[in-house]
Amino acid sequence: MTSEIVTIERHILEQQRLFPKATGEFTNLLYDIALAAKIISREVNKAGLAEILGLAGAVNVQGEQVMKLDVFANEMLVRMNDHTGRLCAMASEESADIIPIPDQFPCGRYALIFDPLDGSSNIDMNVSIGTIFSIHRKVSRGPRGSVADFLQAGYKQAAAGYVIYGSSTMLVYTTGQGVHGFTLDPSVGEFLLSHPNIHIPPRGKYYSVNEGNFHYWSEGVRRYVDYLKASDRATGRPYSGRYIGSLVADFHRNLLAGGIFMYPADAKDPHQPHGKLRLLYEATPLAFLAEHAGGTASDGRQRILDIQPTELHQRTPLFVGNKDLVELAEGYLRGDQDRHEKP
Ligand code: FBP
Repeated sequence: MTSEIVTIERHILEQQRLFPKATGEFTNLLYDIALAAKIISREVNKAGLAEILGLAGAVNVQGEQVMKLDVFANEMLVRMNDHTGRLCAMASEESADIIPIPDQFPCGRYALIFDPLDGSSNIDMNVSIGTIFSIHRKVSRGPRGSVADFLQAGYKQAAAGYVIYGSSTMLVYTTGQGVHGFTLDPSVGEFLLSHPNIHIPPRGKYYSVNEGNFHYWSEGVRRYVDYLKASDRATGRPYSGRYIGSLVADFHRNLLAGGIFMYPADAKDPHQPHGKLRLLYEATPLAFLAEHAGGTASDGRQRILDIQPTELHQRTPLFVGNKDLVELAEGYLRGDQDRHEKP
């Protein structure tokens, strides 16, 4: 913990000073997201009580339908941001189409993309879950936002981050000026700078992948995972396997301790040949963070941040973490290509 108490508001303001032309709109947008995260964190922390208090999905004493957590989180992010005049539109992993700004509110210069509660299948098991967000600048001409504001390559992001609801709640973000982590101090309700300038350690320690899909992977992916697990003192192998099944939690661990997270394409579901994870809501924001922390992210063939999105909910394979580990994975997948092309 740095000696100085640095709140997220102060940090964002200090970052804003790096941009003399900044209007404060972006600063306030980041602050709105932090506020939504505090409210979601409060609900996540008492989720375990839902059953006892018969809350989730039930009707509460006011006769109101109590929302499931992921619906609550989605609602909270929309309501915190739809009236501020900072956004031209939003896109949520939970919504099929973009979420327009209501006509009664003005539109702004940014487009907000979010996965309101990632890893939601882990909620009832009290496993860490997270919110992932990404911010783009408005590029569409009209007064209101359009899907074009969301289908931008990842390297054009203005900011990206996530909130992890774990043993403590942390918000990690980057605007391209380093990656910074803040821990929520519930006693004062403030995110305080706890992890300034996060850099992925030069030597990765962990590999994170759902090995239950092993038989559905390409030969290249199987060979790569076998390589990581092989025993070879000279190259410091085997790497240690860690897989929570909650993307934000797995990514956060590897960001701090080094390693690679993978969700390769697999043949498990012919309708989902490109793996499970979403390009806009999951892969691109984490790729932006990884690159600004000294790592990298690939779909196995190309840099995630160079992919030109064509659909709001398109999926992509993801290999993210230490540069050497991701590049090695690409090498193994090139083997697939060679094998495929060989007569
Ligand atoms: P959701 O967006 O539906 O929560 O799914 C994403 C996710 O839960 C990630 O957090 C996690 O990395 C992955 O799916 C786990 O998938 P699997 O259970 O197939 O390993």
